[in-house]
Amino acid sequence: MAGEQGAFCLREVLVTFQTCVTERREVLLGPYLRGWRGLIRFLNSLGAIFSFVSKDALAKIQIMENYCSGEQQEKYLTLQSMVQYEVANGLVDTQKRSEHPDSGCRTVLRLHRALRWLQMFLEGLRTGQEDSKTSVICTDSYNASLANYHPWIIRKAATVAFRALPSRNAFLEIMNVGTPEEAVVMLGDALPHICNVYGITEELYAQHKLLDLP
Ligand code: 1PZ
Repeated sequence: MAGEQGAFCLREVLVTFQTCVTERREVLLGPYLRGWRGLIRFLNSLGAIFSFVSKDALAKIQIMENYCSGEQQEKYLTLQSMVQYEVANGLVDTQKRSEHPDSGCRTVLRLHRALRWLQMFLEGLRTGQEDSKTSVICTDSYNASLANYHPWIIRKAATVAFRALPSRNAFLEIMNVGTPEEAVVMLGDALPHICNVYGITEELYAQHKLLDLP
């Protein structure tokens, strides 16, 4: 199980992202957040150098879990119902963070942007040469995605931390899905599901003009 310590397997985490899309192309928040929790567990296994990243991500996951178990929990069943509810009830700050600094919409947007980085990073690992550097793949995918939303100081800290990443083969092994070759196959199977979740979310947010929430 992905949830047990010491028996971490990235395949199970990535599969969670498959299970969060319904037949009507809605994104279920429960499995979405469980997928995120799994990713953070994986991140933590890479060392304390990434704790500034996992802290921020965990805080956001926690905010969302609170909505999902709170008074309005039925509104937070899917991303679609959340957007509908928060937008219709004026619960989203659109100009600057003020009355609703931690809306579900702005919080998920941060995770959503990070999902784009993850997708590019894992795709880079999957298609990379055996001797390519994980840190370079990571930096390139970060610069092409998340970095655009981060101030200089965070970009700097992230880029320094990336240097601590192990070689491509070692990284593929940490995923715990078998040999590096097997990990590459697993990524090929799993990545389309991450892309799908990303695409549905991006479309939903674009429709409601939520892609620049402060
Ligand atoms: C395998 C190596 C993993 C490297 C992780 C790459 C991501 C680097 C991101 C560093 C940002 C962390 C510091 C916090 C930044 C926050 O300011 C922003 C915006 O939130 P706001 O300030 O507006 O509330 N937070 C984010 O952008 C969310 C970042 C989540 C990163 C999750 C990474 C998941 C890693 C999974 C690894 C398999």
